[in-house]
Amino acid sequence: MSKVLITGGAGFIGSNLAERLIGEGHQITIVDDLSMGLKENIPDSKQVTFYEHSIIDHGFMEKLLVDNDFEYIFLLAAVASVADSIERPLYTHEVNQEANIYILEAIRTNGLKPKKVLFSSSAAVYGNEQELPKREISKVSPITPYAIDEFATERYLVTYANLYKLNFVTVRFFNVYGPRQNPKSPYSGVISILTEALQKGTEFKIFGDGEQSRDFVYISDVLDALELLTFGSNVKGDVFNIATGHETSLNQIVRTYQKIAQTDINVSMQDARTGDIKVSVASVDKLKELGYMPKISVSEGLTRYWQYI
Ligand code: UD2
Repeated sequence: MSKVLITGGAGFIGSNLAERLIGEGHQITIVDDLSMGLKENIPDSKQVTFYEHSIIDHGFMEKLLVDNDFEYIFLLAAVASVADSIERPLYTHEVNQEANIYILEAIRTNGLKPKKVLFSSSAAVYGNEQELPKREISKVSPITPYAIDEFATERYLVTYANLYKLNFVTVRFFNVYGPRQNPKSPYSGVISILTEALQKGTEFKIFGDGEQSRDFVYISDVLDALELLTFGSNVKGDVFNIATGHETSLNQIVRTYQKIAQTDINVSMQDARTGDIKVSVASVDKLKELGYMPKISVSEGLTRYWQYI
């Protein structure tokens, strides 16, 4: 079984990944400063070592990497909110770009040879470009500090893979949802906010007419894709969308969720958010060529989420 490092392993995606990898017998090290993640998200297991630490402590990260010689590394720690990045562009840069480059440098300069390093970027790199579906070769247009740093870090991984023959790969998450997604900020994933409104009977605000659509991908499909790209293939120096290839409108989500929960949602219509995009849908053909097949429809995903909480 493998030694795996997950930065951001107390967060939504990282903790779900940790849980799955523990079930498969791997030894997991988590580094997370708990700025977004929660300690209780971390699976309680002898297979987990947890460091409550920021990845911007470069010396700490280098020592950790050298001491452990991880076989697989998932770089998921980030200032994950676009709104936060607009408030704190420099800090976002230090975490989302600089800290990750220090990690890549620690790997390179110490001659470490992990079997795979995966960095998680975002659909945000496509910005407001109109081309649909969004393919990995579509034009990018990063228009927030968050998107700029995600895109730049992607390029570093691709470039390191090519220049130094390292097994680095990058993914772009679309709208991931599922258990343990934190609904606390207005910019949290819309399905986590909706779930909380359903649970508590509180008001859910729809920004705009609700006809905006997204490529909502359930966490278990995301984990399948992450495992495929790390353990299950020898791709490197490349970028992959992680999504389903299908779009669903917010109104459809609300209707479907009401049926599943057998509760009416208290909806209020608000002005659309500035800069909100109307349609976002990915092409996942590139990932499908490696054998990926998203399994969870929106209705199935919402059912699972509702059963979980
Ligand atoms: C996603 C990412 C964001 C960035 C962006 C790039 C998440 C959580 N956010 O933003 O980080 O990568 O894609 O395009 O994955 N909405 C409501 N009511 C609410 C909350 C949201 O109507 O209470 C709307 C919102 O205005 C938008 C849609 O729901 O039209 C989805 O919102 P979101 O914040 O979940 O995700 P998105 O696609 O705007």
